[in-house]
Amino acid sequence: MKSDIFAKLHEAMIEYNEENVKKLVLQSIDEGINPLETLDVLTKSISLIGDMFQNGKLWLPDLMLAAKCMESGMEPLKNEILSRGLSLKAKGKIIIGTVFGDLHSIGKGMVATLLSANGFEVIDLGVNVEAKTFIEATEKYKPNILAMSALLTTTAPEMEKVIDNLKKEGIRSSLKIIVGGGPITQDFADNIGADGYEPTAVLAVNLVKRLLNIN
Ligand code: B12
Repeated sequence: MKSDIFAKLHEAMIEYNEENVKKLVLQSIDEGINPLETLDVLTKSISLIGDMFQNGKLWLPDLMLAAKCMESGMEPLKNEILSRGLSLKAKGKIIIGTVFGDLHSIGKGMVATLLSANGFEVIDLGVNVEAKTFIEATEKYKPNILAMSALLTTTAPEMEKVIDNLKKEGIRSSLKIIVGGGPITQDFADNIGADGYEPTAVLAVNLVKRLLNIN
């Protein structure tokens, strides 16, 4: 029964039981349940976990385990959604990447996962992304938001380079730019002309919603 599967799925999410999350998602698909409804259960569960992390009730490993559970459920759901020809009704398109010279992927991955869990279409360019790749991707995908991550003080200035290149190409004003990662501060973000900064992945989701006027 649908409500039974959904209750068990929520439970598996908050217990970070990746195997059960995947099993229950597959069961929901077998039983013909609308994958968008199942996705909604996963989204609500991870939002709850994100809020608890934000309030200091859970720790980083909890959030990472939950993100991993979410990813394992998202994969079969995305396939089912595509095969049914349904749309994810993305709330907005976001390009994300870790800047050139920087191989740190964990925080960037968490921001990407939480954004896609919250209904945004996320194009993840990966790590060590050159400025010209960010520009080409912006021209190709025409995102609402460009999100950059940097974990090293030596690579953070790459963010300004990307913004300057977007200005040179005349496309800076077509999108909002957000930045984050260990060495990034609000002052730094203001100085390089970014539209927003937040210190955590959970707050990054709220920031994107604010910038795109989504409640
Ligand atoms: C894991 C790690 C690595 C791994 C990375 C593996 C991977 N796949 O990511 C490896 C071993 C590869 C690595 C390598 C190096 N590392 Co390292 N690494 C770390 C470590 C321990 C954890 C980083 C991490 O994942 N944190 C957990 C995530 C969840 O946090 P986060 O990335 O900050 O992301 C959160 C927020 O910042 C925010 N966020 C992140 N991105 C974005 C983007 C946006 C838009 C927004 C809004 C928010 C946002 O949301 C996230 C979740 O809440 C840190 C120490 C630390 N305490 O951070 C050092 C650290 C970042 N590394 C450091 C260094 C020096 C290096 C090396 C140069 C070491 C060396 N000598 O080789 C190399 C550089 C390699 C390279 N070119 O990138 C230094 C950086 C110092 C500095 N300020 O420049 C640190 C701080 C360690 C230290 N104290 O010295 N590292």
